[in-house]
Amino acid sequence: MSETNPYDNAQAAAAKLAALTGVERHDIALVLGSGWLPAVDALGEATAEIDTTDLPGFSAAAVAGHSGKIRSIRSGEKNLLVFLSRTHFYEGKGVAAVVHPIRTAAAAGCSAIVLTNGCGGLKEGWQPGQPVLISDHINLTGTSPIVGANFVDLTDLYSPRLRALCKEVDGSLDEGVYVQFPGPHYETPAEVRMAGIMGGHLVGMSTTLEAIAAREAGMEILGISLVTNLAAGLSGEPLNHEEVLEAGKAAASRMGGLLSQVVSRI
Ligand code: 8IG
Repeated sequence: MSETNPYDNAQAAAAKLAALTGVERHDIALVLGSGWLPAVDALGEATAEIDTTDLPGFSAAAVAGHSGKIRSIRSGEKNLLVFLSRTHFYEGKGVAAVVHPIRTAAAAGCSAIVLTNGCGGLKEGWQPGQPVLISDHINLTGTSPIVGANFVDLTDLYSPRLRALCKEVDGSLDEGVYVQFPGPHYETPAEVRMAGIMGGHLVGMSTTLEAIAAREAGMEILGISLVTNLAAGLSGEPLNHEEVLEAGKAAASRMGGLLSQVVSRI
């Protein structure tokens, strides 16, 4: 990140975004997590696609299956701003870098954001490939994207209105509390048990810092996890990143349908 303040950086990125995409204002932002990329085509035709590195404040994507692109999609009456990848906390670029896309989306005009991720599931009966609505979170990164005495309220962080809307689209959707670990290693089975005792149902390495920045920016937030694997220790098998990508491919049409129907109703 440059030396100027993060909100000014986001304004600069939003201005360049408008210039490069030809879209003056975006309405809804989406951030695609592990396993969600195959769902993006269901959202509609791309008006423009740019590299994140074309905008100030973004750095290159680091993970296989994460693509450092931003797509502008016209969907009905709305302009969607879709981040095909994210910067993770574990990359060590700092929290401001993690939430720069969120602040850029807010500066670009987005009043709602859909944060998606791939994660491990704890709840009995959940299967890989299953989407779960995030009802709340536990942030175990030990940090915040907000600096200074700005005591942002996080009650109902994950919009009850948007969760209800998702359930109208798909009545079978379950909800859970998402626990963000710092990563990049997966949890030990003991840490997974701890997450469960704390009240968590989903374990991952993203989303909570972004949600906090989105709330600070005044956006309505929807969080959806794709359970790509059972959390460590629950299946008797080791975890691997390929299984994550496979679960995404297998679930793509369901996730794409869900996202496009929900976005049209936001
Ligand atoms: I995909 O089981 C995916 N990301 N921390 N734990 C954590 N992150 C994940 C997991 C998981 N699966």
